[in-house]
Amino acid sequence: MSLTKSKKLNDWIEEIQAMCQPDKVVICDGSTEEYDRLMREMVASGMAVKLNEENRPNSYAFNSDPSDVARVENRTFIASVKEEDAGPTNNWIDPVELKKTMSSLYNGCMKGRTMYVIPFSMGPIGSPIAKNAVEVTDSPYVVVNMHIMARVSTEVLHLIETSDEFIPCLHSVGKPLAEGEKDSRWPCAPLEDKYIAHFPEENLIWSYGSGYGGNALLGKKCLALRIASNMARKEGWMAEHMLILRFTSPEGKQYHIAAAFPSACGKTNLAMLQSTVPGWKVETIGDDIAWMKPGKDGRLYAINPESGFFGVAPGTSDNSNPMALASIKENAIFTNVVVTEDGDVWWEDMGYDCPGGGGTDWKNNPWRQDSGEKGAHPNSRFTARASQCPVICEDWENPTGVAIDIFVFGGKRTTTMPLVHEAASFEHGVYMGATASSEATAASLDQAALRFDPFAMTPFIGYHAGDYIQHWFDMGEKLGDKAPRCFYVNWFRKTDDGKWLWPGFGENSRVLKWMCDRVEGSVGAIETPIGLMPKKEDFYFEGLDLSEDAWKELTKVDTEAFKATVESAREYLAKFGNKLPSKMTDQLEALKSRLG
Ligand code: GTP
Ligand code: SPV
Ligand code: MN
Repeated sequence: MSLTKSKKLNDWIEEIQAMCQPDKVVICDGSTEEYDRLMREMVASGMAVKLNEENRPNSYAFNSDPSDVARVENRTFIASVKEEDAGPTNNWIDPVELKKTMSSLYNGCMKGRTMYVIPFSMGPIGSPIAKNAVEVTDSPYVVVNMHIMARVSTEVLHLIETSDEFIPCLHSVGKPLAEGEKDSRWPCAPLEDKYIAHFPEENLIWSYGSGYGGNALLGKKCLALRIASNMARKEGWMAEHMLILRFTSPEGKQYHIAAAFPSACGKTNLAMLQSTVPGWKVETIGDDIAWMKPGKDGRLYAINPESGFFGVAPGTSDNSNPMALASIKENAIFTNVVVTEDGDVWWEDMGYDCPGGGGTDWKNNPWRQDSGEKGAHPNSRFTARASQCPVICEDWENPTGVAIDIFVFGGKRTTTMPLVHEAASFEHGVYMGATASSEATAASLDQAALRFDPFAMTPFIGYHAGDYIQHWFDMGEKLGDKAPRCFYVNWFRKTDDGKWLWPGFGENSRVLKWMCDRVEGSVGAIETPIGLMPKKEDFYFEGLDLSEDAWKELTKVDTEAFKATVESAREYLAKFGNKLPSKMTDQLEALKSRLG
């Protein structure tokens, strides 16, 4: 009996089945019944903990293996046919060789396990922007997370059966079970056997050895960014690591903002921000990924291809991000947090001490808060449906998307980078985005290593980064005067004694308001060598506890430091070779001469 009505899909499933040799194959339907059944099985096997129904209804906690806690960039590969197509920011292996290596790892890797076939859509089902895909995985944890993060359903399977078109995504945790062998809580393969591989010419994803986040939920970074960015370049659209939000003025005017910050640099927080500027409000459209296409009117329209949030838990509190907390009140999955004695979850900087003083930590050991050890892993995460967010925008699933007015770039910089500056033109904005930088460790005040992270996409560009920057310039040309206005922000400046110079979070709405006023043309700006900055009298300070000195520091242009930044940017961009767009060099030279 054939598995589905798509020959192409059946052939692919049978090929994987023969290679991976699972005990059985299950075609997933995305139903609540399926979700509940898998959760029951995982609770029974000890992989999941059901949280206290009164505190956290229908929610579960998982602990990963301590070696499998985040994306593994040095085990992530763009296996294009030609090495130069992967470019200097990606790891490359010849696709034939990589398939050979991975096939031998995949050989028999699902023994003792069930192989799940997950039909899913990134983007609203059936929308012209959406992509249909199928993830095959031996991890039930992946299935339940995909239920939340992507649109998993038989409706998608029917679309695939009708069109015979889908993006194939193969995943295995890489831990076959011998006859009678007891499974571990979180099976995975050792680091050197992990491969997160992309074959851009075939739109194919092969992931092996990790069960965590972007390594395993293949719709997210692998498909919606690495594979999609490559398709987008060829087809004239954009796939970006950006949140999308709607900011509405007291008069009811809507502005749509897309912001690119590197991982753990504040996208989820900004996307759900509670405005402190009276009358202005934020509504969430997406918190991690934006797919954007020029519309018939020549403007750039964005959709969120995901349907859930896979958010950083530590630091999420009623103070910092109440809307995220509200989104995870129920029906949520938690990974690598503390499970308290009364069966709820806790993490560092949740806004209150751990109830009962301790619980079970992310390593699955008894833990006390006063031990001084962290209870939750710094990259611990929650998975929640976007529809549960109280400030989700009514247009978040609109297949047309929303017209973007403003692009925001940024990163974590404890020094140098001012609170906000605006690009003088779209091309200047591309320079800003392409030379965005972030500190690896936010807490470190001493000589923190600076990483250039163009458009927060370094780990996610599915092709040559030089071609990627050129694509940004090309999109700017296509959009012309309808291109979004570009700004650069930094919420993370610190004082010499290590305190935040800017309160951040909800107060960031003041910066967003200034941006909207700029778009409206209702305020001027101070021209500086690096770009346009707010005049003090135009910035909304009401109710903000910020000293005169702090404002001065936040808006200072340290010419010497910027000159040094230009030189390190030049050095960084040199590795793009002849693929470095000449417009980048023009912008760099112009900036250098403005700095004097
Ligand atoms: P990924 O999901 O990894 O892509 O991360 P993200 O960009 O969505 O980052 P997120 O919003 O989860 O924030 C990461 C960390 O930065 C959390 O610990 C936040 O509390 C902290 N953070 C976010 N916004 C601000 C801010 O405005 N100021 C300060 N000081 N910290 C912030
Ligand atoms: C990121 O690292 O940017 C994330 C988390 O959003 S993951 O899905 O694991 O990539
Ligand atoms: Mn992210």
